[in-house]
Amino acid sequence: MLSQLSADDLIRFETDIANEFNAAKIPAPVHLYDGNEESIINVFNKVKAEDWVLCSWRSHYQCLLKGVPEAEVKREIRAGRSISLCFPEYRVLSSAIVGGVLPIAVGIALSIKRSGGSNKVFCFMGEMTSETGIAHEAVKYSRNHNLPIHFVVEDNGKSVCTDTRAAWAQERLTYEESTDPMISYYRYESKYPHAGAGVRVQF
Ligand SMILES: Cc1ncc(C[n+]2csc(CCOP(=O)(O)OP(=O)(O)O)c2C)c(N)n1
Repeated sequence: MLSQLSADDLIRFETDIANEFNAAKIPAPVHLYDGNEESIINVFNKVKAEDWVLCSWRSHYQCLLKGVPEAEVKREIRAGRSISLCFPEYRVLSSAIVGGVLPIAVGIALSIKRSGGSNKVFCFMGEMTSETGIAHEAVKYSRNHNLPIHFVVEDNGKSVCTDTRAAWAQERLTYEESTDPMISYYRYESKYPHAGAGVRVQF
């Protein structure tokens, strides 16, 4: 059973984590979401319990929406594992390496196809990740082999502090407003910095 959390529930969770982080109660980096609640809930309307969800360093919302209980997500974050949350029993996996989960997502989708499964993989990435070679290979391979995978590009315009469009001298990104059924794209603006919660310095 997938969670029925609302946008307000997600914001409340992330606000709690931000406060704990700023109070130095979390001994490791956190990457917080803000401003994408409706968009990500929209994506999760298509995600089933048997599907796999693959994420980056920013994955609190995906874990909650995939059905991991809030207390379990909080316990892992407090233990310093926010940056690479993995709950295989809930079929949600993350990596803090840019592009790190993409080949894993493609491999899971290939294995589902080979074993005749009916579930699929949802693979989240930031817009800078989506411009990397590894993303282009993952999308091309998945499309050409007709794999049961859906890529979600979340565009906050930035790669840490770098403007992604300026970095590539490209006004319109590769998957921007994509109508490809294999790809969802949405734009959002966050009130949080790339990492941390805006008060306590870390990294
Ligand atoms: C291989 C690798 N290189 C560099 C980094 C440092 N790094 C972490 S997040 C990030 C930016 C990624 O931007 P984007 O894909 O747009 O994701 P966002 O954090 O904005 O959601 C970078 C360069 C890393 N984690 N892994």
